Amino acid sequence: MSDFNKLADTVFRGDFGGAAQITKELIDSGAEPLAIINQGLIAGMDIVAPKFKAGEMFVPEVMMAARAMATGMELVKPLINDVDIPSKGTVIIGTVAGDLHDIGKNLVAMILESGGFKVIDIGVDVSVEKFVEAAKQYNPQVIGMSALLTTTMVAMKDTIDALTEAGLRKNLKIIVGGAPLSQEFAGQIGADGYAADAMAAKELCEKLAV
Ligand code: B1M
Repeated sequence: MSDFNKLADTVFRGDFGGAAQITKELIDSGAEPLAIINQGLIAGMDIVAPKFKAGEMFVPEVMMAARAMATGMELVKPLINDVDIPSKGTVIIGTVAGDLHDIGKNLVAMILESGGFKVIDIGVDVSVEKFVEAAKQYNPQVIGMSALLTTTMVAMKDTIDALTEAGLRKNLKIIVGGAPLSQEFAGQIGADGYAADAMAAKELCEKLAV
């Protein structure tokens, strides 16, 4: 097994220590930082993603794998310019106002990041104003909102309306997700898309962030 394959395997198994060690060894041996990212760290998450979709891996395992990938990324990132890191686009993600649930949102963020998006996570209980400010500041291709409570779903429409009123919708797609939501609800509030889970969110962003 090549060192890149070994690194991918440690990521897949959620082995943080192993991922850090092999990443350091690859850096010391002079391997290209982008090759470490693409052929090792992201390759590991590429094994995880379809298994999660197929129900062969579960949330805690996916989170461990994503953290192992992030551990390696932290070591490699200082060696390359941000502009050199291939990116499919910028996604801002947050849980809407009044809602503190973040496990699903964090999972979506990790899957998007491992899928090649630059993800700016603006946290939980995110006000309408904060979403608008973040859209102005980071100029993302996609804004993703998460809600787990039926009582906070309404904040999604308020946020979409505010982004529209601020004239920010031209080059911006809005996606929503969370257990109580549906495609129908997403359509009613004027979102560009709905994703039922983290993998679907990645596929949707790939379609929308062009
Ligand atoms: Co809360 N809670 N909770 N809770 N909690 C629910 C959501 C609830 C269904 C439990 C129940 O009654 N059966 C219920 C909501 C009822 C309703 O509105 N219909 C509920 C309630 C009522 C509450 C409180 C009001 C309880 C109280 O205090 N009386 C309170 C509210 C606090 C607040 O937010 N203001 C509360 C608090 C909490 C805890 C803090 C204890 C904790 C949250 C911890 C945390 O997130 N850091 C918690 C938890 C853990 C849950 C349950 C048990 C699990 C949620 C979870 O993390 N699931 C939940 C019951 C349940 O869902 N079975 C429940 C795992 C996660 C991976 O799945 O979040 O669905 P999920 O995310 C999925 C998809 O939905 C999707 O992809 C993810 C991965 O596949 N997805 C997106 C999510 N966001 C997306 C965004 C996208 C795309 C896809 O694009 C942007």
